[in-house]
Amino acid sequence: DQRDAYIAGLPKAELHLHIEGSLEPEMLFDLAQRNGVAIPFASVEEIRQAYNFSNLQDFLDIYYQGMGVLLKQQDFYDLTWAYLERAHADHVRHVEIFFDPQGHTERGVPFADVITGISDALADGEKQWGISSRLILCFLRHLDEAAAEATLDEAIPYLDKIAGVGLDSSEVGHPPSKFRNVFARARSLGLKLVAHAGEEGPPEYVHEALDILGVDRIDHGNRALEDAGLVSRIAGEGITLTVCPLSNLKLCVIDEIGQSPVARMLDAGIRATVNSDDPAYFGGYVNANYRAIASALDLSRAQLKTLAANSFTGSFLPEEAVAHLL
Ligand code: ES4
Ligand code: ZN
Repeated sequence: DQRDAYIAGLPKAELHLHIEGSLEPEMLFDLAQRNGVAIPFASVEEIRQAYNFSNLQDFLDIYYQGMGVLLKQQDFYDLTWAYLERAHADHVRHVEIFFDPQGHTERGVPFADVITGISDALADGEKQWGISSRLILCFLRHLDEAAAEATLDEAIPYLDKIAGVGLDSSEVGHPPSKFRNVFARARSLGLKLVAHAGEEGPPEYVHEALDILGVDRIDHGNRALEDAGLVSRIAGEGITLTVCPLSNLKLCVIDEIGQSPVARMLDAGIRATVNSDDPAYFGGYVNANYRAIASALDLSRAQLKTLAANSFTGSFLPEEAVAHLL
């Protein structure tokens, strides 16, 4: 319909995308064969049927199993290239991509192969389509801070390719404060800071991400809406929230898409953005996320335009580049 065409044509940035979460069942199946990795699925259909989750941990178990087929630098290149093709089709002009090096190094895949494969594809995507990009290294919060510190050590030779660090994986029981030292060091290295907070975890975790880690952006942030003081602060300080509607639905953070917090956030003056999180697992890339909430929340063109503009102003691009893209 007309609203879908309007969404498709909006230039946008994607700020919350786990590159390993863009591994489509077809590529997972092909890479398993190419690399001789045994998987407990006999077909692409069986893989897709396993993508039914009742919470974040359910998903993460499948997600870590899925990334086990990624072994070679070329695999990371192919994965990233396939995502960029989809992003380009959705009129995405800038991407800020998360990667989970600990999900690979713990399987014996060299850090160098992971980051080189991803960043070579990002460079080629910029050449081919003019899509600019930033790379954000995420620490797995279910592991300890010493493991995060060791991962940051491994990243030091590649800091020219890394814009920031983030925090993802199992949230409840792993508060941001667990990573205060490694985030302080990342800041001192000149890196941007983000953290998943308030996806399943309480508003207190959003406070910790802001006050203890000093993050520049909050990933998800849904449960911040439970705390009126926090809402005022996020709005007042212009803090960007990277919301992921289809992810929220598939992980049962919300019961139906009409419960997406995006409209309430905009109404509260919060700089909310729309993102796909793990599109291969959650049923859609960024435009599908816009379409789902546009219909369910009856968003106006002005609201959709604001969301797309927020994706640029909330990005880590310099102001001149943002001005050019708006
Ligand atoms: C994730 Cl949706 C989500 N939440 C937390 N950690 C993640 N890693 C990949 N997707
Ligand atoms: Zn995420």
